[in-house]
Amino acid sequence: MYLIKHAHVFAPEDLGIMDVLLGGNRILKIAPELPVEEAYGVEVIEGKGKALFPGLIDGHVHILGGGGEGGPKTRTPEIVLSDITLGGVTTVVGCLGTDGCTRTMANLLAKARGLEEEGITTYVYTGSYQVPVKTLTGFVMDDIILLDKVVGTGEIALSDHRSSQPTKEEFAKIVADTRVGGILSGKAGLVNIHMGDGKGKLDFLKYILEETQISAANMLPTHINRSRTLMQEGIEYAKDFGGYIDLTTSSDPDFLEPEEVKASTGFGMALKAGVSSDQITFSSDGQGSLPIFSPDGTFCGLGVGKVTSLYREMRDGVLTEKLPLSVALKPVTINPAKLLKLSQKGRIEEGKDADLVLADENSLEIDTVIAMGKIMVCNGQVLIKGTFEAQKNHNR
Ligand code: FWO
Ligand code: ZN
Repeated sequence: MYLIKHAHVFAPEDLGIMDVLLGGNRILKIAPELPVEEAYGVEVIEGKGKALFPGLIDGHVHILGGGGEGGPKTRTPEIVLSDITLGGVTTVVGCLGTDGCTRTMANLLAKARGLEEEGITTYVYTGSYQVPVKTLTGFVMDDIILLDKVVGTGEIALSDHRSSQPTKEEFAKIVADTRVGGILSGKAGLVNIHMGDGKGKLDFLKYILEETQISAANMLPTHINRSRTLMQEGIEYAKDFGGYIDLTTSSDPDFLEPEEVKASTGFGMALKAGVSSDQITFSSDGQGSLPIFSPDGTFCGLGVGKVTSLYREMRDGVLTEKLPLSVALKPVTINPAKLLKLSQKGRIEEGKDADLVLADENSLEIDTVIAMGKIMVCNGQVLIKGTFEAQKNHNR
């Protein structure tokens, strides 16, 4: 059991200075003053001068690695636990990308289970860029209903030279099957949509919202900040259609696309344009490739996404965009939790999972990361390593 005392708690909303008692993998009690003697066998964590907020949720991580757009030698590396926890992230949704052939759903599920055994919470999307969707059971709806970790479909590529160039009807069927799979399983039924920098942009999503009864909450277009034009269209989509948009936080400075909008900047732009702070999520594209192609489609090189960029962009929302922490936290806590229907996640509230981050209140440097009631990072150092990370240290 842990008792975190005197921390400034952001649920994400600002709760002021509180004591928070954790027991097992749950948040047990939140109160202005919790006397230590009441809870025996408890370890006290001093939170004075620190902000305490929910563990981050990263809704788009290539946990197996991805890439390959420059040939086999450019297939990016598999993630390890501390790539995730050092960024204050305690829940990830794994996905496949361009390469839906050598990266498989069976492998994705096994990796997600491995990460969960190592201490964080994991889910996955079925499929990859491609249409028809490559599933485990043969059907999108069945994957979502029968496989506990499957919360939706993605990342389905649209408006990209690497997509299968699906028709809007093919895309609508994928969203419809995903929605019904979610309804019948009590899960999100969310389609994570990879937006490329092609012409079509969000047309197919608008078509679905205009022509069918499918809800905007079943679609999350990501990489909206990959260009200024798409950022602008994403803002209009959010305002005119009540749609949700996801901004990618990974951007390798060496491979930054000229047009790219930094996620925290894009968030500030959207808020100024009148988009509600409830409609925007961030995700890292961690371990995904960040390839650059010349206008004629020639591969020019690639970087690798980092999960820790999610925290950097949340922090820049405060330090650069001057947003209150209670707002800057929303795209990485309560907003993805709601869209992904993860009712136990995304808030500091009695009864919710004990996923929390303690950080310096001014610099927002991470101090402690707790996942399901276990301390994963302490004083900014990894405490619990992934299986083979531990071995690496022994061999040294
Ligand atoms: C984006 C993942 C892209 C993979 O357009 O979609 O390629 O399969 O690993 N990454 N293709 C990166 C931009 C948003 C910068 C992916 C990648
Ligand atoms: Zn993508």
